[in-house]
Amino acid sequence: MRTLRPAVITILASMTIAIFLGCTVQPASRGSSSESLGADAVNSEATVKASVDSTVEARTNTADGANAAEQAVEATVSAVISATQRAQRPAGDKDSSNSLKPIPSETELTVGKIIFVSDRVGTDTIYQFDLYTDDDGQLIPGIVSELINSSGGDHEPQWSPDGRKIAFASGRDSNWIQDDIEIAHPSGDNRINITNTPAYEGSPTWSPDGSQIAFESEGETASDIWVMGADGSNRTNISDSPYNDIDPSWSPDGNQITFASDRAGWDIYVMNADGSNQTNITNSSADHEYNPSWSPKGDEIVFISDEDKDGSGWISTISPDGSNRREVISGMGEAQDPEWSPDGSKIVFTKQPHNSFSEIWVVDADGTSSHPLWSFSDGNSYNPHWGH
Ligand SMILES: [Ca+2]
Ligand SMILES: [Ca+2]
Ligand SMILES: [Ca+2]
Repeated sequence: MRTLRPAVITILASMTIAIFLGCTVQPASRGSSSESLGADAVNSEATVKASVDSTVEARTNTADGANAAEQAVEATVSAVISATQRAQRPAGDKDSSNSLKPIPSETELTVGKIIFVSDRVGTDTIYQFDLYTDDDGQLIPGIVSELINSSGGDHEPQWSPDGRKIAFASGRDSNWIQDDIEIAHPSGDNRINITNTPAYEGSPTWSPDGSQIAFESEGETASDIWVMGADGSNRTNISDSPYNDIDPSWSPDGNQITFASDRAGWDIYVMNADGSNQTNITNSSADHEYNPSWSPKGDEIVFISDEDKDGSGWISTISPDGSNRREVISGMGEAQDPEWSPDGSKIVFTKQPHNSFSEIWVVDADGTSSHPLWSFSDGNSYNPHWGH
């Protein structure tokens, strides 16, 4: 959910977590993109661009024969998705053979939309793609489009529960220093700054009924979890602890909020939505735990468990009462930003490989069928969120 921002670094200056924030967005530490994905990826990107051009051409010629044009469009969409699959396949990864699958036709329904962030143009920019399934149920991304950008950077996007708005953190009005929470239409248009304060605000998460937004911001001594109306009204500090409280996520019944805190090393906490009854549910001094996200069914919280405390780790889940902790995925590079699919069957996340750009991956909630969904050849991809 998090990316590097000066304000956050200030808030968390003494905290180990600053290290992982840095790891999220420093392209210099990642080496060359073309090395990491290979010439195949570069060629595929060119194929995508050419295919998009021919799609437009086919659509403009439909007056001559709707059938022929329709076939051309379908073939083009196939080519684009095929090229996308090749582009996103990391060289040498054992799971990568799963990613090249039969191509969806235009008649297949999407299974949602992924919004995510990339730093490929120098500042955080929000992108989106539709998600399809092929005949085997394998997820395949459609064409990636840019949704929201500004010179100050835009990140941590979250669909509203009804899919009609996006909330995100933006440095547009503060030049990275004092991020605000903004709301925009799914098209990226009509963005509105709903906090506009000198303080830093980030990691927005919607209440299930869409009426409120929880977020992290400065408290008296450290970052706290705050709640406000979805129009920015009635900002209230609900966690209000002397420690750093970050990464809020609302329970689907609206009654509770989970978050990460460094009160006893980094752990996952649960509290009532009014801030009462704050409870440490991981209680692990061995690992750092953060990035919690509450499942749509309400029975599990997914989070990152970071054994070596370097800012990325493996994906685990736990029941909201602290029981039934289980590891979803490990031993495949490290991960950040886990988020559930709307039906709770899958988890989308940022895969953090060593020495290459980060990628968007997906895994079944039981830990099987992990595979890449998207990566850029010229920058990191992170902060994925899955909407209807
Ligand atoms: Ca602000
Ligand atoms: Ca811990
Ligand atoms: Ca780690």
